[in-house]
Amino acid sequence: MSEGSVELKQKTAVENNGFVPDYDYDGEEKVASRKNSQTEEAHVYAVQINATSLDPLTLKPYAGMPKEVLLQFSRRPGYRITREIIFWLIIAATLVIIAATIAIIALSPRCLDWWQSSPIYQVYPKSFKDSNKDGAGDLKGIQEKINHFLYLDVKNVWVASFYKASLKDYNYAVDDFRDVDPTFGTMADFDSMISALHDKGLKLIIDLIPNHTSNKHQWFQLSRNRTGKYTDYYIWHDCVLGVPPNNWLSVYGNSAWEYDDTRNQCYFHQFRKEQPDLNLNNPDVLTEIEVCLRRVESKYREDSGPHT
Ligand SMILES: [Ca+2]
Repeated sequence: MSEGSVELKQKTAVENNGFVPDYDYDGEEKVASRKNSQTEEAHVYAVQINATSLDPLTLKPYAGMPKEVLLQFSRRPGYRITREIIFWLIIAATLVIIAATIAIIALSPRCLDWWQSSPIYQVYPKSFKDSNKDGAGDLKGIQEKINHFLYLDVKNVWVASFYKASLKDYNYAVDDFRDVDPTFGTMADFDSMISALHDKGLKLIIDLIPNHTSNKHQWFQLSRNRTGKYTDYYIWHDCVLGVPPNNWLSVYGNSAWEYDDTRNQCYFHQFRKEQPDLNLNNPDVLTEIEVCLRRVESKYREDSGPHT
């Protein structure tokens, strides 16, 4: 054997293909061959390797090659570099996936917002707590029961409509969005309640009803008299002899139109006839709603501290 090569010695000239040789001989010769198979294979397939001087140009991989030969192949630059490239690609891909996961978690909005992380306790003021024994619950009564919310581990309190109203539709027919109904107290009581709730770390939710007002609201009184910009604050339509202009129904099942003899037109109401719908296509109406929102927002800010 010349230096720098691998020599495979084979007794019967059967090519080493990596599988157990099939001794396809006839008669006794085949039996005898199998009896001594282990001993003969040890010699026949003995591989004489000069492990430090294999010729990569002449040696080809083959199935069943021993570890020593396999190691020679694995050390070839072609295999080694490919292996290292794949290894570092896997490491890089893993790092990219980890970084992307961290970035997504960091940049994503919180799973639960404040209004999702705690029950919201809704209070109907009139029946909750009567602080002055006049027979109706009020804002001071709510303030007196703050410990009740804390005992229940409630973080958010929703106080239903307490605007100045005619008490139609559970106080949702509002006469004035800028005042508290006398039944429930005063604006000073409202401010005091906000302060007390925030001092205890509670958030307050109040209603805004932009869809309609009470028919006693000043805007409606001015609108039915066609006064200036208020003329189109509500949805008016001609109706001959009080006959509704179409068959639209309110949520209560009757006609959504009501005749007003002062203006001699019908106005639209999705709810009760005492709750005429505002004309939200009128920019002046939207401005009025925005002013109400800003006013409430400013009150929160006045007293918010770290809670809003
Ligand atoms: Ca009361």
